[in-house]
Amino acid sequence: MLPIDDSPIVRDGKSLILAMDHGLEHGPVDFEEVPEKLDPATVFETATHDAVTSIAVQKGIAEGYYPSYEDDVNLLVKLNGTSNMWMGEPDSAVNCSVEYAAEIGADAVGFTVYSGSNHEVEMFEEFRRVQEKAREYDLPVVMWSYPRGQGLKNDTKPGTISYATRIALELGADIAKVKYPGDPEAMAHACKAAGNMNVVMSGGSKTDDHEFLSTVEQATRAGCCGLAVGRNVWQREDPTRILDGLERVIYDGESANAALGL
Ligand code: FBP
Repeated sequence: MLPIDDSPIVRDGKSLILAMDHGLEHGPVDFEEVPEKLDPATVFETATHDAVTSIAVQKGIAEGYYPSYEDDVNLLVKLNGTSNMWMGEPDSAVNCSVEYAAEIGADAVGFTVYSGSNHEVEMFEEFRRVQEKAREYDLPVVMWSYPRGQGLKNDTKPGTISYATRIALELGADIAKVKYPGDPEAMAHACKAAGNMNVVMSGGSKTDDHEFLSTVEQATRAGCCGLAVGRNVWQREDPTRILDGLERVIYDGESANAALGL
């Protein structure tokens, strides 16, 4: 594990990763309600908020937009991804190398692992190559640790999320990104299973301000060091307002109610 607190993608031991790889993972459908956000520059603009410690994008978006924002945002390059059109067992094609991510300015790299999929063996091997190469470049590795596949009926049950954080620790990730297992006790157990590795909660589909910030409050109190979030920020009319709230909950330890002035 790298001394992650020294990384630019961590602020005071906490992280807020703004994810925008949805155009690949889900397709342009995620931008339908906010058509102006189809322009990646608008989300890079959002990532300049002080609360955001990095923006997670695929290689093509990084190449096209990061050069205009390199002084204002930290770049996390996602090295694999898959489209919603893929109908097979969960898998994710490696589309960028660690070397190339470093060349285009990455401060960190991200990699999805679908443990439990029929492709788990190849994905673990791919992750090994990524993790060892990232060590040569001193780049933190964030694992999108998503147990998923035909054998898994419920991918957010407590035991599954604890297993997901533990797999990330065992395989040498620096940060595990996992879904919320539904309650603070389960999240606390998942954070314990991660040892001293940082865990961030995955944002999920858009919910209202109070519900979203309350879940973030529960997750951070349970031991998460922050959040990797996409739709719950940039699908909002006013991303700044929710980022102000996230800043207060994640970095200042305030409650959701206090952050929303309730
Ligand atoms: P959200 O906060 O919008 O859920 O984004 C987090 C993320 O992991 C993205 O990086 C990715 O595109 C998406 O969720 C994948 O969602 P899923 O595979 O669960 O549909």
